[in-house]
Amino acid sequence: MTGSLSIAARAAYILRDNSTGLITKAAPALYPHQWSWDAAFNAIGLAAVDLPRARLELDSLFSGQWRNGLLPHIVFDPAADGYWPGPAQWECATLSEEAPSAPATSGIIDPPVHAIAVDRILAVARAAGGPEAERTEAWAAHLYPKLLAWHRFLARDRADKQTGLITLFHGWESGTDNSPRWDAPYAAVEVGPSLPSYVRKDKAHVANAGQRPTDREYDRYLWLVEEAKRASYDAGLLRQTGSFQVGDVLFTAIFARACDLLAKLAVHLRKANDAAELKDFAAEARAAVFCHVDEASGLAADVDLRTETWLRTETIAGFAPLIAGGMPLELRRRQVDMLLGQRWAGHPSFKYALPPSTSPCSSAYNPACYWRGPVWPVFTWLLTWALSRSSEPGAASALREASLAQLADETFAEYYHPVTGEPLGSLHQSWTAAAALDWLF
Ligand code: 2M8
Repeated sequence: MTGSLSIAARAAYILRDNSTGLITKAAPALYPHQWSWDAAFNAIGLAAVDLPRARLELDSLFSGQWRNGLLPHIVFDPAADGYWPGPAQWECATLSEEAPSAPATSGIIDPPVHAIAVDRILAVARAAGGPEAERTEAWAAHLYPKLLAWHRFLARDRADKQTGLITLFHGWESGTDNSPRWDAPYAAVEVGPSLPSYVRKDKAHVANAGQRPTDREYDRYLWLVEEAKRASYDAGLLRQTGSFQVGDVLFTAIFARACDLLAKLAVHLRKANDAAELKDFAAEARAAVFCHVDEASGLAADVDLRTETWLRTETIAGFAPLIAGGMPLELRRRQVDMLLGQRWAGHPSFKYALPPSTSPCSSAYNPACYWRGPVWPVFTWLLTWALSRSSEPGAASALREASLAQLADETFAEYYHPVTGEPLGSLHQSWTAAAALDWLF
């Protein structure tokens, strides 16, 4: 088999192997349940090989949606064990009337890439034509009200009135758990004496525990779950009591782009009022992202809402304006040059010219540890997706080629060491396989 064909075949095999028949596990051992933004990326990859499964992936995820529109960051597979904290720790249906009694879910959120997935699945189906295209159109119309409820939840419960940024009450909600972007707000989180004792299960599933967050960080992650439980997962209460409250530029940028696409679907479904509402959400979210670009660095900055301070760290989230799209040409050129330049993808020590999760020029850079330095193929995919839609096809194709060269090792790792190219974290990670499939489609 030629290189690309072999990568695609192996990626398709991994997605099949990680399937329970209903959901795609985020990873075979480390993450044996369905994660929200993983499911959306996985559905994009699946669209290339199996449209019914792509649709099913999102249907399964949305079966865990809460009555208030919240789409939980994990939908638990009742048959799976081995991940902690599990349903017995989250206790969502007991603590909140908004949560479904089944399936069991977590009570926090993930970045809203779902409308991006639906748009991509529709594009693939329309190009294929025939009955699958018809089925996919009907499916999208059926899923649409759930997506709308999710976006309305974010605009209503999570948009911060001062900054316009989406508020997170847990670093897990950002998807970039231990990124240096959250070091300062986490330093202010005091773990209470009532934190239940626990045994971490994640470290057993990686080659070296140094690739995962520290125990100190885990204490804070678990403490924030306790705080969310005490507030019955209610955003209004958490705004009063939460000891971690940040405005996330990357989440907000994804929301802006996803609102554009959902508005497009609303127009297609002849829902003019919804479309206008979604366009307003998009405009507000995009304006909030552009307002938080640090002039000196050219990167977007998150905000610690409790102290009203900008979090100026050199992480990949600083490229949120590229994800949001629609930025002034000058800012776009500056960001693209920086992304490909020596502080990022073009660093002379790197094996492949790919942007790491934290700049090697940052004092917080740790090339082997999770979101503190490694290259994440799924994030590269998101960047290529956004760049190719923002009149930057050259940058998009350079990143795509470099990432496919890296993925030729066929380990489909969760993340990679930027200097050595060593696969890190979980192997056979679903969203890494999905990214490869979409690139090769
Ligand atoms: C990682 O996060 C989970 C917690 O949600 C974990 O470490 O247990 C993150 O990389 C997150 O972005 C991702 O969705 C999840 C599953 O791949 O793993």
